[in-house]
Amino acid sequence: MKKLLRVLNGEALDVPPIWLMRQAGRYLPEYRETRTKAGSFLELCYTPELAEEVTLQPIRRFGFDAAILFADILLVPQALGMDLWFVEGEGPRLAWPGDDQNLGALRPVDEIDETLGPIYETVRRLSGSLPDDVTLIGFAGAPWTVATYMAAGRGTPDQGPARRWIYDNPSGFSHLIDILTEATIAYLCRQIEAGAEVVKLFDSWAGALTPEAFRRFSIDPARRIVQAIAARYPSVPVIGFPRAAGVMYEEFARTTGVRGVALDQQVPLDWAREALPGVALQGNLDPMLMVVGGDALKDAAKRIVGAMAGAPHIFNLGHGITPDASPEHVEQLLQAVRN
Ligand code: 1CP
Repeated sequence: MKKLLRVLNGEALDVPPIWLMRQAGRYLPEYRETRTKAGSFLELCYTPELAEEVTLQPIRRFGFDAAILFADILLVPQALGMDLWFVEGEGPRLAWPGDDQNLGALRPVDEIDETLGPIYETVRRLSGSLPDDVTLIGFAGAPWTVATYMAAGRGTPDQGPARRWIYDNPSGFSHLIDILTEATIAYLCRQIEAGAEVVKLFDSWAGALTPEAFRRFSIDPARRIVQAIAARYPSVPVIGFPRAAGVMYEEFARTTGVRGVALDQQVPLDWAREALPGVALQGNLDPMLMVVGGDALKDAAKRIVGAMAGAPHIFNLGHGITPDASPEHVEQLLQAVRN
């Protein structure tokens, strides 16, 4: 069995499998070149040959143990009928069809495949072209995190508009989360049918929720998504990433049914090993070290490997690699983890 799958089945390996969040991206010159060729980020996502190419680039260059589908969490709201565009140097923008925040104007969940078909085609191509020992990871944004972008129409420092919506119109917000949960189940199942061997749920803004809201809008949807996938594809593990959830990581790991939990860099590993038994742990190097490199990087990587020895562990960062990271530092990291 492939290394990543062995770890997600509870095995502790002497040398942990390693991949990096956002491993295909702007820090790689070959990515920037393909992105220019595509014309725009969204063209890149929706052109299967090019999305396949950028997914493979970090595998060819570094020999990671897993490849993550090249796509974006915001393609799901786009498939539900929102306008999506990217402002150069700023980030994503989303606009509602018709009236402001009118859930009734969204397209039905069973129509998302009309937009997302090329993404499944990318997965199919990758499952044929990846080296035999590399695991293919599919993904989606978790409902809460996707909702934060839908509510604000863009990225925000504090997720204010979505947090406010929870109080202003609780039933409307719950309805939005239900729609996104159903869409996420459909989207991930299609990725699995196309060849994804593991799926990851990115709840990047989970840390903005109160404990009550975290249970309702992060844990409950994750549990429904995991159950729906387990019912149809029992051998496909789900990795959950409730970023910055703090002590709530424990309840998330215990009650959602995920087989892997991705830890951000604030989580102490000795605490996580005790508090999150029965799941594989992924993480949690500070992404800043990929900018810094050298001894600081090697020492921190070795501390993480040491702290996780004897436990099922997937080496990764605590969040995505940034555009100012250096590919040479990725080489240094692989050396430190593998030797
Ligand atoms: O200009 C460019 O080339 C676009 C930069 C970029 C890239 C490379 C964006 C825009 N998305 C992606 C790819 C991407 N996004 C992947 C696949 C590639 C890989 O991991 O190697 C994945 C898994 C994501 C997931 C994603 N998109 C998340 C969750 C993970 C995280 O980093 O927290 C989020 C929050 C997004 C939204 C998004 N898409 C892009 C940007 C710049 C953002 C963040 C916007 C913001 O909050 O301001």
